[in-house]
Amino acid sequence: MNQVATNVRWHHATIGPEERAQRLGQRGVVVWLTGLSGAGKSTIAARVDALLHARGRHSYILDGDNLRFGLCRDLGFSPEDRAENVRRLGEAARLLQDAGLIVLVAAISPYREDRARVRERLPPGGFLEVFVDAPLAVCESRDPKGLYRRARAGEIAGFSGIDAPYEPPEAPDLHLTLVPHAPAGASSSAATPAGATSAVS
Ligand code: PPS
Repeated sequence: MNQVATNVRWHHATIGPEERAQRLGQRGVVVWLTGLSGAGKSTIAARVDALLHARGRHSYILDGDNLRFGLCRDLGFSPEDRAENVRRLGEAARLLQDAGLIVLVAAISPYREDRARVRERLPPGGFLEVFVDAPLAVCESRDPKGLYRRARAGEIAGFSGIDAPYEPPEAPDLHLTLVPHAPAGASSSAATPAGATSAVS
């Protein structure tokens, strides 16, 4: 175990990204949602997935929580394990992207370096980093799983934002920020180009 594979070589397929894009009517891309626990990553991923599906697009969600039941079940929340978790999520996402899917990844992925490594593994334009920017106080007040309360009580060590770091993206492709609920009829969000800021409530 723990040996690096040698004597292996890459096999090229005859069907490439162009053929897949033609067949599916879309190009594969990884949309990587990063943010604190409770920021809304999974909720947004599910909503976008449903919208894409309704429009005939081929998408798939890789949720950090969910993958920890299988592919990443041997990993905890140390910095090293999170790095490996993000690497595996990135590799899984890369395969699905290569197959032509719109891959929505929802994971805290707290370290910039780990996220940058995923970007490097994808073709140009194949990785979009989305910062789901809900402040810690908001996430903590939501506390949908009661994890912040347990972290504050000392029952969970190394909780992101409490006693473990979260490094926000410095130049996300999309920056989603919170706004208070808008009055009925008013629109609180708009289509935004890459690198822009949009608001979610
Ligand atoms: S990471 O940091 O990217 O490897 O984490 P991820 O795979 O996204 O898993 C985050 C979910 O695990 C739960 N959980 C914790 N989060 C943060 N810190 C600690 N110590 C921790 N322990 C368990 C929590 O439900 C996270 O889910 P979300 O959806 O982000 O709330």
